Amino acid sequence: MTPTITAFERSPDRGRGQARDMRVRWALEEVGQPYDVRLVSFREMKEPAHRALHPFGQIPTYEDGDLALFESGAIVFHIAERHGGLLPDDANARARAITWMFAALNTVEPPIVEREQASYVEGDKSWYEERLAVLEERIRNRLGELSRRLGDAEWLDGAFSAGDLMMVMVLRRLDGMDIVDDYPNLSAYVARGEARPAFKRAFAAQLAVFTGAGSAAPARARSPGSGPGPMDGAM
Ligand SMILES: N[C@@H](CCC(=O)N[C@@H](CS)C(=O)NCC(=O)O)C(=O)O
Repeated sequence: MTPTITAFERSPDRGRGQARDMRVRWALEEVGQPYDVRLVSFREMKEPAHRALHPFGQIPTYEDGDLALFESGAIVFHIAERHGGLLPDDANARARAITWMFAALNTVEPPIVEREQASYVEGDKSWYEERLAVLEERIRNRLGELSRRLGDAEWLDGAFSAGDLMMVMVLRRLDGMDIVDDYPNLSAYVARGEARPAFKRAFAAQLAVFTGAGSAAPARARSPGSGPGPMDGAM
């Protein structure tokens, strides 16, 4: 059965690989699993039909037969468990790769998202610049720690895994901020992830939704045809 994922009908980042369906697309491409895409507007995401799949009214979701999942981490984990190639066979190495998935989502991503949110909702406050400095310091602390752990290694723990996929995607959220560039091994790590053919196919497929261009990716996008939602930056 071909799984169906949901993605923004009109992504606030103009299809540049920040919306979290990119994580799922990349995982599916890594394991060679074709997938369908159902595009949803911001309005549709908040309607009962979508909330039945995703209680928080967001993307991505994943449907495969009787199974419906939400949360990009859970979806990528499910894909990695169902297919070879994203988690090592050795039990301990597998547990460590899963640990890196959690680290990406629970330890590295939160200060990055908090910084994004601050720019959306606190940008007009008198204390905004001070708060920004605090938030960026938190991000830099995490990146410094991650950089020290990665060292000269290619990936976080042996071969490329779902842990790297998630970490690269989280670090990519800092695109355009020049922060990752201050950690040359991390920017090289992100570039290695982006150079993977599966990443490129996923990126092209996500971008094609925005540009309306065809894609060589196996994904097949279907839109219910509703208009664009607010570009509220809720990435
Ligand atoms: N923790 C969730 C976050 C999902 C999320 O924030 N999705 C964004 C797109 S990347 C979204 O749907 N934003 C629209 C909204 O929240 O209304 C995950 O990893 O899947």
